Amino acid sequence: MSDYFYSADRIRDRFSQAMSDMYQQEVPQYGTLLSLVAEVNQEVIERDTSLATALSSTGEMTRLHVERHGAIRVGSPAELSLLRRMFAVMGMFPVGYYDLSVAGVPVHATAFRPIDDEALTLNPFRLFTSLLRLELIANDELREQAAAIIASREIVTPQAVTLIERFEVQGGLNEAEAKAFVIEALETFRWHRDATVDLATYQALHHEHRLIADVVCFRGPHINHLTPRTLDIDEVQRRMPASGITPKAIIEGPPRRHCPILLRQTSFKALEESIYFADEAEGQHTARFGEIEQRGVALTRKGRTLYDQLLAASRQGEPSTSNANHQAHLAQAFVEFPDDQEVLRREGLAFFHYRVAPGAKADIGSTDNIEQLLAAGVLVAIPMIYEDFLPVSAAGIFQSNLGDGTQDEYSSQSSQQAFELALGAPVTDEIALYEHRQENSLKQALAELRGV
Ligand code: OOG
Ligand code: NI
Repeated sequence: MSDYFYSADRIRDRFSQAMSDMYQQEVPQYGTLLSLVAEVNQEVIERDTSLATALSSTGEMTRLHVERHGAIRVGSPAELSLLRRMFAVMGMFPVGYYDLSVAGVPVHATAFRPIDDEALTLNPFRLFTSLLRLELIANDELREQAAAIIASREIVTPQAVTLIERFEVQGGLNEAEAKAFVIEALETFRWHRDATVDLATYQALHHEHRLIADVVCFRGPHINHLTPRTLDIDEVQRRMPASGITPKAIIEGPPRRHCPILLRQTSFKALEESIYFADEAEGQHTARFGEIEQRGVALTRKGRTLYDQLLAASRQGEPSTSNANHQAHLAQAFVEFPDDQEVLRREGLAFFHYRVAPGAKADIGSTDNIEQLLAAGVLVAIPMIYEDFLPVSAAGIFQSNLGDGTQDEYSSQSSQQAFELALGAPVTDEIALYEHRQENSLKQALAELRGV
């Protein structure tokens, strides 16, 4: 039966390509950024042969060309849970919980992404999906008006809803259904320059928070950026101005290191776009932007705690300065974080895939001692790439693209429980996923060595 279905991985692969094509048409600077990233990646691969070999051995070399993440923002629990069902068709599941309200952005979020090794290798397409927290709007009238506008829109086409339901009943879609699904699902994320509200309503919502206007005033959750993965973010950032792109001042995340950890990101501000209001007034809206990312090894809970500590310490009293100063300051703050693959592994700071070394003999006696097997060159440990996001970095990305005006403070409780209720499902703990993949790789490698 399952042969008859078009796999969820292939649907996701098609969808991410279709989304990328659409966004390239909508925001031409994104196309420029793709070329720049491809150019720099090619140079890194030619220059750094050991990195190239490592990328090829894990299958990352091929995924690099298709790897993207995007972001969308929805307005209600009903919208969030409907999208959860849509993404499940593509093998994308909610992983992690991100509370942005502490950073002055009235949303909380998850990332929809594939979770197993094979799916991640094929195409790791991820969507950072934020839910607007309308309860944080203090003005009752405005809050109710926003909720009513959201409740009256349909963000998923009726054909897409039918195909989602068919997927849920059949357990899959055939090729024709899958292709139709991709075309229909794409509609949800398209940009509409016609706002659904009049200028006065837009202005009232915008005055409360720019992000609220962006979520509430349009027909759907337009994709607001798509991010290619680079192997050298500092170099791409350096070259952006020559391509007519102005990056945000600072690269978010950890400093440049010999062994990259987690995620480094930078974005550029999109141009103001003309929009038309329901009362035919014309206006400007800035919501869509571009971003690049560089990914490193995933950290264990211990590693992540150290990262969070060092990052927090580095932010204390730092004057906002140039990226060069910021990076120098960060590098200083991170000297305590070991920058050697072996140390990261031995100290349990980062996650690794274990493999049998190519050509290693199956004869290992009876030892299960991982350290001995590694020392003997029978096993190898390969860094596991971080597949998720970082809340502090995400807040920086949000803020830079919402304008640098005054920042609201939302005093609210982080509420994963409320988020999961809205989602209609629990979010998966990302660290547990890495742990599981690491354990599995080790089990498999040991079984292989024993000739099981
Ligand atoms: C999402 C911003 C967060 C990231 O990469 O951390 C993000 C948004 O602006 O909707 O995309
Ligand atoms: Ni992003």
